[in-house]
Amino acid sequence: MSRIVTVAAAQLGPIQRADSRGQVVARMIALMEAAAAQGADFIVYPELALTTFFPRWYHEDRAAADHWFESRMPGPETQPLFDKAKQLGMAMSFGYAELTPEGRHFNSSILVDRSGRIAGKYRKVHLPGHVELDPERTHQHLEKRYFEPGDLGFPVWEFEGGLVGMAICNDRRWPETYRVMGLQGVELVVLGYNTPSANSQSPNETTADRLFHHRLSVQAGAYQNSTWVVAVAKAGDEDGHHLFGGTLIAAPDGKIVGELDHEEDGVLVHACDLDETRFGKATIFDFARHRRVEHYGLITERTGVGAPLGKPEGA
Ligand code: CDT
Repeated sequence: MSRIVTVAAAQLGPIQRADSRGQVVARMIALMEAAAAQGADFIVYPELALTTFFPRWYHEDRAAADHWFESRMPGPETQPLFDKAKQLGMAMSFGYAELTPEGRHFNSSILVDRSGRIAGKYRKVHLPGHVELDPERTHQHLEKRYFEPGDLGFPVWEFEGGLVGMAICNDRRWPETYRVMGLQGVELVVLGYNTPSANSQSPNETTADRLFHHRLSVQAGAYQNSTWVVAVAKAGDEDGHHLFGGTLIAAPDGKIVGELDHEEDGVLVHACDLDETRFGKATIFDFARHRRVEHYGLITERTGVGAPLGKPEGA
């Protein structure tokens, strides 16, 4: 028996500040056509897929950043993407900056089914960066200025015949992200990212180091929860700032089954057999048999590091 979802990880090359939504959507449609030609039935695009990674730009007046946000989904500029997906019978997921009717701002992603219906929404929980302009940094990372933390948790949806969840960029570095979905039986996690190739606070860190941490996080999340993970970059030189590539698909045993080796628009297609998740979930990561929640209290009681709990024996 097998349950195959043929996934296309649709990497976007750089999007410049001056590029219009229409230009980007045309590129996304071209990727979708390439994915369909390779037999994909689910295409996954990066975080904030419709624009440049704008949190690198400081606006003293936060409202001046609102033009980067979508107040309707689909809206007039994104409708052609939904139309093409429906025409091709392609499920999709992509990230965008969401401005709600109440005026709230989130870094969001959606699952869209083959009929063009939005089946699920996720709002990024782990927002990296800072709130105020930091002149010490070579580049700003102002996600904490422009977004509020997601308020929807980490839901998993019945989608494409399996159990599918979403995460966004920095979320992939946190084991809690995957475990909360793992506890819902997740079989496929899709996530997009925009990751600067340099760490402005750690000049000795190389791009290779940063790609290592990316792979380490995604592979660990996949293995420890016995799930497929599809991680999709926006890559290359955006507005004079470089984002690394490394778009990849990790199997439920943690191994990478494919990775793009460039920083341009391109698709990585893989037939993911969701039944490959079963072995790990029934053996070493059979949570019901092996987890010991009585010892995990600190994970939700503490946010930051506190005093050690160890005492001398007999005390
Ligand atoms: N977009 C995003 O979340 N990027 C972060 C960069 C961290 S450096 C402030 C990431 O974790 O890849």
